[in-house]
Amino acid sequence: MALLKILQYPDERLHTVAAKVPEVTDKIRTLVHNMAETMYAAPGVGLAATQVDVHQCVIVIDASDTHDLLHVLINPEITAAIGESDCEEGCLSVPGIFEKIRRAEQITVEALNFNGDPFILEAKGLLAVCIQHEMDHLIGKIFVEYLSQLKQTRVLRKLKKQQRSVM
Ligand code: K1U
Ligand code: ZN
Repeated sequence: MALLKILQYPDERLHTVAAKVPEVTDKIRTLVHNMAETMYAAPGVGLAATQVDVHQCVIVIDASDTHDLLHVLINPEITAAIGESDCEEGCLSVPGIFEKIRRAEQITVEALNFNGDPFILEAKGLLAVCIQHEMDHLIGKIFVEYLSQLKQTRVLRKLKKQQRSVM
């Protein structure tokens, strides 16, 4: 297994739209292993392949308190969404920035699992938020892009300042 490099906003590659996975091969399963290792090490509760510069529809999520409930979603599609709620979000590609974002409260997702078998997942709470956040990555959208222009400018300024201080 290997730790992968996570792209940092405003890297343009984060805006790439991911392609559907035509078949769940051993190469995809190796990517999943490496993404999970990278997510747990960060630490984070989710990771989209886009963030590690692989532009295929693959997501890993573990939103459990015990960090032992890994969800692998390949080619995920939201088939139902109920309600709305505001939840504080973070992103491993936008370190140190946490903002409230409005998302669907409960969702139904259809995807392929690690073995390439289709499954349906009903999600609410942090899991639902995280799935929506990671699916946005797959279409090249970063959570800060839901904020006003003024807030986005402030975020960019803060990130640049952070980056200068680690150089
Ligand atoms: O970068 C990412 O896409 C992962 C992101 C997922 C996420 C978290 C919270 C709300 C929406 C989406 C993170 O994991 S950021 C790190 C973080 O929030 C966290 C880290 C450790 C424990 C708990 C949260
Ligand atoms: Zn993110």
